[in-house]
Amino acid sequence: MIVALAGGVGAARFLEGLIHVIDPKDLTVIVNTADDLYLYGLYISPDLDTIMYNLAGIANKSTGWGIQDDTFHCLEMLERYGNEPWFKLGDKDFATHILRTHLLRRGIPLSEVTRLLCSLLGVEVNVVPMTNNKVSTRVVTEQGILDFQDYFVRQQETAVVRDVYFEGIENAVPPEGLLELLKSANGVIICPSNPIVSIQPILKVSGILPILKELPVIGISPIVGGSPIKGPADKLMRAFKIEVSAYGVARYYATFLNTLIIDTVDANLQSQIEELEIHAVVTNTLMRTLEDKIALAKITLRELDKIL
Ligand code: GDP
Ligand code: FO1
Repeated sequence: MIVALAGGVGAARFLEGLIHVIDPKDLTVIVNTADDLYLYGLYISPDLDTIMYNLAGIANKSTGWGIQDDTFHCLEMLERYGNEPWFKLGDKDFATHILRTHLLRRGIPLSEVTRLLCSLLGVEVNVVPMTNNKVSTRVVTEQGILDFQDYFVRQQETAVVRDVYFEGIENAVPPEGLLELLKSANGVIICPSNPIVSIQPILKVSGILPILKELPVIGISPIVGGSPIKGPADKLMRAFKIEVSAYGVARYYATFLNTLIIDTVDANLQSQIEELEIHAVVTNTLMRTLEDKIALAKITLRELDKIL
């Protein structure tokens, strides 16, 4: 069993390749839920949905999130009722949020709801939220404290970030059975995800980090040539005084990481990373085509195997 830690779009791209090279049933993905939000009374879990839709083959290929060929009639009607349509929820996507919220209100834990939705969409990978408890990313900015999606989507990352914290993280425990499953893993992959707001919350859920320290762990740098491919990782890393580079990522993960895959453009950072006693593997990490994704997945598994 391989376990992957994942945020949204970057992770989903990588996992699409991975399921072509391993049996999806041998893969568990622990997904960040600190970006989750309530909108119109519905519980929305963007990273869980991004992973689920991509693994089900129904994701919007241009954005990486949402559902392919979705329509926005519901959102248009909500706008007519005076609601600002800042978070682009499609009609089919709404169905997921309606059903999930309905099941959660009946007392079914998020992990069980996720298992059900995945199986109904034909996803064979074991997709697990990092916790069933409510954790919310708060971005401390010069303009005040913002919810993550407010900062990222509504305000388009314009606010200057001072700090980030995860409300509720102290009481967050992993879903039942997850720690045992993690302990039995052959290796762990840290997907190319935002280290601050996607991977950090997972690491902070009680019990996860101590187990990682005992396992072979490989990561793929989400920072390529000194910047993220998309998203606010650079701004958030700077707020945490982390160098925005593959080296900065390596240092951030240094307490548990054995190997980091870095992009060809960052080959000059290889020896600096190895001084941290982290093996650095240089390859193309830009996942444009399915072939790119499969090639990166193969290299990741080969290098993970070397740690075992
Ligand atoms: P989301 O994509 O915003 O939902 O959140 P993630 O936590 O998945 O963060 C996306 C991260 O993945 C960003 O920091 C990107 O730089 C990184 N990323 C996206 N696509 C690629 C890619 O093709 N290669 C690499 N190396 N990183 C990527
Ligand atoms: N990202 C955007 O940049 N704009 C949106 O309007 C938006 C809507 C959205 C709806 C459902 C969903 O599952 C994801 C959505 N995302 C949107 C992506 C999301 O904000 C981020 O990619 C993740 O939360 C970061 O990990």
